[in-house]
Amino acid sequence: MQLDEHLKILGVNDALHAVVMSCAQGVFDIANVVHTGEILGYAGTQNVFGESQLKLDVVSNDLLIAELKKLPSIHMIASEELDDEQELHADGDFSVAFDPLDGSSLVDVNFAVGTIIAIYPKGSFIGKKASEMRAAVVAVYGPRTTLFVAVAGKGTHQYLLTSGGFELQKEKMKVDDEGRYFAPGNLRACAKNPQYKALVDYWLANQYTLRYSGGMVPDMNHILVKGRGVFTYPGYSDEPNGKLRLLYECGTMSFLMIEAGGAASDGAMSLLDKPLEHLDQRSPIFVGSKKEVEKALEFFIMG
Ligand code: AHM
Ligand code: MG
Repeated sequence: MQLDEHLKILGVNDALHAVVMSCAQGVFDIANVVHTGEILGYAGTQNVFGESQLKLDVVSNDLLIAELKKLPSIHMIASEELDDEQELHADGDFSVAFDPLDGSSLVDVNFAVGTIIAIYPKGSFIGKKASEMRAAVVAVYGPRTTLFVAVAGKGTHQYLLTSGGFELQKEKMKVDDEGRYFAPGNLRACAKNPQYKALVDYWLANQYTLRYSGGMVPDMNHILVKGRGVFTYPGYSDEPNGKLRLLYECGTMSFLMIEAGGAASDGAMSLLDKPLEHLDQRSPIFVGSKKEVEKALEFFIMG
């Protein structure tokens, strides 16, 4: 069954359906440039975070925006690759935030990368919480292109990009409460964060299996597809909020995980309840199987 039809069966209304399909078309366009590998190297520009942009970052951003501009229902957009949020259509009903190509440092080595898109009700992103999200659309560009779509209250579903479009691969992903896979982002923080070091020692002593690629999307894809595990990216004294952004990465991936039955916390509260104070806000993240997230947080509370 194709994405289009599946969304209708799920009862997604026409307006949201059109936005999800537009995002899927953007993913289709990005998959094409990622997989042909014709656009490699640096663009010679930096994003708002001071990070050097790849040509592929810029092209992916442009492709997604080009698709969204076609829809009069899009009010505002914000992107990891744009300096500020922008209004597309004054009368639009939805605001869409995205990281068009997450995992830029993995492009040259041909590791999997992804696209992370959050669909919110209209208006500025400032003050919004991930719990207000209407849907999340997340793509994994690996040997195959796969797509997750999570719709509020209707679960997280996986699709495979085939010659005929996005074909339903797995309906209602289910993440178990426990599972011994760990994906330890920001492992270098262990040098200055004894709580994180203690947590990593716990995983090793208890024979957890390491599954870490350095790409948040493929690393969380592993948890969603295997149905268990935990991904962490804490801060430490030099970077108390870590690296990952609340709007572009943490909030959207948390929504996807929670719709699949998992949990997501910044160490103190659910990542769905954390209001956005500014567009480039960063946040620690502990996400995955509920009990694995709880166990990880115990080490930080104990410290
Ligand atoms: P990017 O948005 O610049 O690509 O950075 C995000 C990526 C995540 O996919 C990943 O979890 C993280 O950076 C890894 O960063 P590091 O290797 O610096 O710990
Ligand atoms: Mg990113």
